[in-house]
Amino acid sequence: MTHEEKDRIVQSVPQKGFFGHPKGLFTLFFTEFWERFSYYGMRAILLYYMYSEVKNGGLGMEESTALSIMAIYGSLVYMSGIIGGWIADRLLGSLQTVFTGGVLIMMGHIFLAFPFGKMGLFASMFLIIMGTGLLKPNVSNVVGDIYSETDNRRDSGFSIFYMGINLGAFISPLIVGTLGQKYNYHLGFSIAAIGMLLGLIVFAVTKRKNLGLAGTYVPNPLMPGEKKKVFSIIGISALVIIALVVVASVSGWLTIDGFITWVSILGIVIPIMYFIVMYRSPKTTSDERSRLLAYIPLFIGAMMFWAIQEQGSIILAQYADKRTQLDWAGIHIQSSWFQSLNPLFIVALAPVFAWLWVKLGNRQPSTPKKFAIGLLFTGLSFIVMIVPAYVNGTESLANPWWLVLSFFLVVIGELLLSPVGLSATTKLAPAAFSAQTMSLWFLSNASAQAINANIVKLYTPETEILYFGVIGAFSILLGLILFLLSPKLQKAMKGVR
Ligand code: C3H
Repeated sequence: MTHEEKDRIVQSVPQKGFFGHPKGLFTLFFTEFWERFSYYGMRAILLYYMYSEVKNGGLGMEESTALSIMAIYGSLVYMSGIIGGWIADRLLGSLQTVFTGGVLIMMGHIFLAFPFGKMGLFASMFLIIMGTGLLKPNVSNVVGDIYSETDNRRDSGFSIFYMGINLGAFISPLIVGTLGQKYNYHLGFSIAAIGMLLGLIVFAVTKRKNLGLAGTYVPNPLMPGEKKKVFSIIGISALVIIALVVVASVSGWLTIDGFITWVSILGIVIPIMYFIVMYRSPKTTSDERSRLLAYIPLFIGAMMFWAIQEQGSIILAQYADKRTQLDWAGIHIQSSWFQSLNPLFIVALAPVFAWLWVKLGNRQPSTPKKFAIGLLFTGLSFIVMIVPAYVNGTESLANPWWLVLSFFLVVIGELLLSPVGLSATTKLAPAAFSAQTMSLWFLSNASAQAINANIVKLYTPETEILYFGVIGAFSILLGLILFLLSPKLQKAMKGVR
């Protein structure tokens, strides 16, 4: 896009109207708020729905299978961002892609709102994977589009947007979780569907007035000649995949474990291909190549972080349900409520970190150092979970405060790593590939969750100490290595801090 085109888009967006930010931020904030409300609300009860006995309204699945499905589902939700990025870039533009994604997501929740059993579960997962892939990277990209390149409100705009994500993630386990666990899982899932519907309404009603031309253009449209070729390739590939799935299911070859292995391989191969293509492209300059090499250890650090953070809604969710004292101080705590702790701490601490970085100015740690310290806190969040089993064994229930402490520590890691990583990705990416950077960052999460799908099966109360200990120690070790490498990485980043 030329500078003139970019200026025309920014000028079409009312530049004030939402906490001193462009009015368009209101639309994007509430669309993402409701999308995350529906996604995290659904996830807060999905694990319990899968492994609860049929007589208790669940699907009666094996616990270890349910844990792996949660991880592989999370991985695919982030991996599908590649498709969403491509569709927006070449076919529909961001806004139309966001709306289509929202409709698919709502339909996905509707499938769970009815007692359709396992077929309903898998249909819902397919729709939500596709829908989120269309919506999430594009709604985040449009946030960047409503500010001019020199506007210094941009970073704080992204922080406000991150708060929107976490406000949605905070209230949904309390509403969807309580209704789902206390009354009926399907009731919980219907509230998630209503949440996405509200998001779609806010988006449709306010987008024209608030977003102007932002997200309406197709940056690299398919030429008429290309269209036929590309659609035939997509059509044939889809048919081949469907045929393979049907044959594999009928012959009993497609097991959940086999599927997990395939997704895990994709989770590793796709980012490697991304890096190779960018590195070898003639459009990438030698400074950009050096930055790409520096980005690799950061990407691996981010994978380690997400691997632990995402286990908050898998292993720690199961821990809350099975290993934690839930009747405490005269009240009964729903296990799903623990899912609200991470976003609550994010909303409370994000302004503290924003203030800290401004106060430290040039004295603030470099990006690799922030990552290293982040990994240390992330590792500690698992190390503290050793204590209850070490002190009291795994027969007695643990005090809920251990989970609170663990979620608190991982959030310190998150604030040092997640927003910093997003900003570093946009700065370190070669200019020719700037459109794909959001997908690349989300791939660090997808790869982590693909690996998680294999790891979470190893958790049992008997292996608990070893499980938390080894994963926590690995994160701390990686943090130390990154810390030692940071001067070298800083140099290779060629001026980017
Ligand atoms: O969803 C995103 O885009 C980024 N993730 C976050 O901002 C997280 N802090 C959300 S909290 C969490 C992932 C879900 C809460 O229901 C925490 C999991 C334990």
